[in-house]
Amino acid sequence: MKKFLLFAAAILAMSASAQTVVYETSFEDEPESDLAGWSLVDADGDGNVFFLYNDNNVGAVVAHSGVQCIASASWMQSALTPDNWLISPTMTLGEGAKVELYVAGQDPSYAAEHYGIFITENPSEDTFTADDFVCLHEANATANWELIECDLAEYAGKDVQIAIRHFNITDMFYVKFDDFKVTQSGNTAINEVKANEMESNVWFDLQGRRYNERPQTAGIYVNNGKKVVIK
Ligand SMILES: [Ca+2]
Ligand SMILES: [Ca+2]
Repeated sequence: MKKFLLFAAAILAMSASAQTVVYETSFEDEPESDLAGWSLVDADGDGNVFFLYNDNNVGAVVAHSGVQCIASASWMQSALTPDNWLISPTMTLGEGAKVELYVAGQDPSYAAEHYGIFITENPSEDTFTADDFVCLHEANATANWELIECDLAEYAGKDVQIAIRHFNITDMFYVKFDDFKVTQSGNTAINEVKANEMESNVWFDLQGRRYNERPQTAGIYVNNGKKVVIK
C-alpha cells in the first residue's frame, strides 16, 4: 500500500506540473510609457496612477524579479489618498485557473499599504465602474515580498480582467507588485489520458516512469491500476 501511495504521489506530481500559463508578466519589457495592454484608472482623480518602478532609476533593488515592478504611491512629496487601479488585458480562463503575484511595501517603516485583487466578467467596458469588479483578496502589505494566490476556478470558460487596486490608505509610501501570473490546469486532458492508459498495456514503475509493454526488469510495477511484482 505504501508503494502504491508513492505511485499515486508521482501521478499527482505530474498533474500539478501540468499547470499551463494563460498570461504572465514580470513588468520587465514594458517601456515606462506603455504597460502593454494594461489599463490605468485614477479613480480618486488626483492625477497619480500606477507606474513602472525600476532598480536602475532608484539605484537600489526594488523589484522582486528582474529590475522592474509596478508601484503606486500613497505619499509623493505629500500624503496621497489613492484609489488607483491597474487592470489586466482580457483573458479567457479554462478549468482550475488561479492568479498569483507578489506584493511588498517599499519603505520598511511605512509598508502597511492597503491593496486588493479584483476581477470582472465585463471586460472591455468603455466606462470604468468599480461596481463591475468583485474582490478576490484584500490585505495590507508588509516590508517583505509576499506571494498572493487567488483561486479562479469558478471563472472557467469566462472572459475576465484582473485588477490590482491600491486604496483605503494614506501617507505610507509605495506599494509594489511583480511577477503576475495566471495559470490553469491541464488536469482534464491528463485524466482522460490516464483513464485510457489504465485499460491498455501500459505499466508504470514506482518512480512513475511509463512502459508501453510488460517490463523485463524485476521489480514492482503498476498495471491497470493494480500493483504487480515481476520476478
Ligand atoms: Ca520584475
Ligand atoms: Ca490617483
